[in-house]
Amino acid sequence: MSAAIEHSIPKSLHSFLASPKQLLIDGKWVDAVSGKTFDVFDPATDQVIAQAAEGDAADVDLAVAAARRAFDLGPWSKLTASDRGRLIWKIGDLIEANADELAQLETIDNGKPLGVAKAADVALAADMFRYMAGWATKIEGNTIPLNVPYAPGSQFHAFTLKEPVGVVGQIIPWNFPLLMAAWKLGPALATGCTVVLKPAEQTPLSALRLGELILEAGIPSGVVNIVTGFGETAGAAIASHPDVDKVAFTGSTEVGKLIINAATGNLKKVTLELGGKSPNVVYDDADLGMAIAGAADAIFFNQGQVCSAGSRLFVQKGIYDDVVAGISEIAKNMKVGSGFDATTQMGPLVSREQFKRVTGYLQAGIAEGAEASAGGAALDRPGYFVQPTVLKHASENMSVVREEIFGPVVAAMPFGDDSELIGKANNSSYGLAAGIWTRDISKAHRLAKSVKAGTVWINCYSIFDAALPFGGYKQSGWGREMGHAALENYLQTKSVCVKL
Ligand code: TXE
Repeated sequence: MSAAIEHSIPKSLHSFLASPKQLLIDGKWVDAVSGKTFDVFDPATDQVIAQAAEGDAADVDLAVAAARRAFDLGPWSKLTASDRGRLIWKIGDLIEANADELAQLETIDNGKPLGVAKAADVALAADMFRYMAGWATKIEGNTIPLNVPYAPGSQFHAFTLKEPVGVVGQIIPWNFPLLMAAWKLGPALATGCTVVLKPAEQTPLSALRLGELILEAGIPSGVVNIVTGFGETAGAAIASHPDVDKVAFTGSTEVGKLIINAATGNLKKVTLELGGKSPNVVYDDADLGMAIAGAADAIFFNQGQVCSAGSRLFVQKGIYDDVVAGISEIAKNMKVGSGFDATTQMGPLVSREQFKRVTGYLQAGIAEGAEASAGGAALDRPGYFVQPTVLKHASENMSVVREEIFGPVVAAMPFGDDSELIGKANNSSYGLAAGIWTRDISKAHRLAKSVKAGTVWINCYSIFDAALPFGGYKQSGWGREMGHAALENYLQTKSVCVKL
C-alpha cells in the first residue's frame, strides 16, 4: 500500500478531541450508565481520534425522562414563543461564531473538504436555526365558521390550536452530521417540543460541540438531550420508547422500515428522510458546459454521500458520448485527498463499512457489464478513499442503477424521447430528487411535473435552503424537512368549539 496522504489535524481541535465525549442529559454531561465508550475514527487515516460514550437503552430512559419533565413541567413549555425564538436564534449566532472549529470537526470526523464544511454544512446549519427561530412566533391556528345541522339556531365559536407534539426522538446520519442535527432540532425547538437526539456512531463530534453551544445559548436543561451510541441499541431504544411521542429519522430505507415497526408500540408519529437514486437528465439543447459541470457536482459533492445525489444520469442520445466524456474528464482530474488540504476536491468516504459497500458496488457494476470511463476502484492508500467514478453502458436492471450506492459513482444511460425518459426516470423505488438540464423551459416544467420526486432542480443541482421543503416520494420517506412544511411534523391540531 502506498504512503498516507499529507494530513494534519489542526492544533485547536486537540483539546476537544482529548476530552471525554459524554452524553448530554438534563443539561449535564455524563458518562453512559454502562461506562462503555466507542472509538471515533478519522476516515482519512483510519486512526482513532476520540472516544465517545456508548449510550444504550438505560441512557435513553434517562434522556427521555429529562425531555418529558422539560416538556410537561417546563420551563420550555412555559416560555413565550418570542423567548423561544430568541434562544433558537442565539444557537445560529453561536454556530457562526464557532464556524471554523465546527467545520474542522466535520472534516476530521466525516472526511469532507474543510471549505465545503464551512460554506455548506456550517453555514446552512446556522441559517436553519435562524429560519426556524422566526417561525416560533408565527405558529397559529384558524377560526372556523360552523354550520351544525342538528343544532339549528345555535351559534358556535370554533378555532384550532397548534400544539407541540411533545417529546421527540431524532436519529440522524453521518453524511452531514451538524446540518442533519440542525434540520431536526430547528423545527422541533421552534414548535416547543423537547428532544432526544442520537447522532450517527460514525460522526458524533460536531453534535456534541453543538450540545455545548445549545447550553451556552441558554436553552433550558432537558430540552435537548444528546445520546451517542449505536443504532441497534440507542437508536432502537428511542424508536420503541413508550414515552417518546414522535420519531424523526434520516438514514437508510432499510432502517426506516425498522423504525416504523418499532414505533407501533405507542403509535408514535414518524417522519422519515431515506435513500434515493435520483435521475439527472441532460437534454441535447442544454448548455453543455454548465450541464457537465453540474452533473459532476451532483454526484461527486460530499463524496457522493448525499441522499439526493444525481446517481442515475440520463443523457439524450446525440450528446451521450460528449457528456460522458466531459464528466469523466472532471472525475479523472479531481484532487482526492485530505479534507484539510485546501486543494482537495473530494475527501475519503466516512467509514470502513461505507468504503467496503461502495467498492463492492464498483466490482458488481463492472461484473454486470458496465464500463468505468473514469475511476472504478479504491485508491491505494490508507484511509477510505475511492476514485470518482463514471460508469457507462449501464442498464436498468444492474444493481448500480437500482440500488443506492452512496458514493462517488454515477451510472450513465442514453435516452431518446420524453416518453422513454419518463418511464426510465420513474423506474425506481425511490423518489427523492431529480435534475433537468435544458434551455427549453416548457420542456423542463413538463418533465418536472412528470417525475416522481420531492425536489426537482432545473439547470442547477443540490441547491438547499432552510426555506425550501425537502423530502421523498415513494420509499424515499414520509414528511418534509425545512420550510414551514417541517413544522407540521412537530405539531398537533386541537379543535376547540364554544357554544355562544
Ligand atoms: O445507515 P443507517 P448506514 C443510506 C446509504 C448508506 C446506507 C447505510 O445508502 O449506504 O444507508 O448507511 C441509526 N434503530 N443512507 O448503515 O444504519 C444509526 O445509528 C434505530 C442514506 O450508516 O440507516 C444512524 O444514527 N436507529 C442516508 C442512523 O440510523 C438505527 C444517510 C443511520 O444509519 C438503527 C445515511 C435501528 N435499528 C445512510 N440502525 C440519507 N437518507 O441521507 C441504525 N440506526
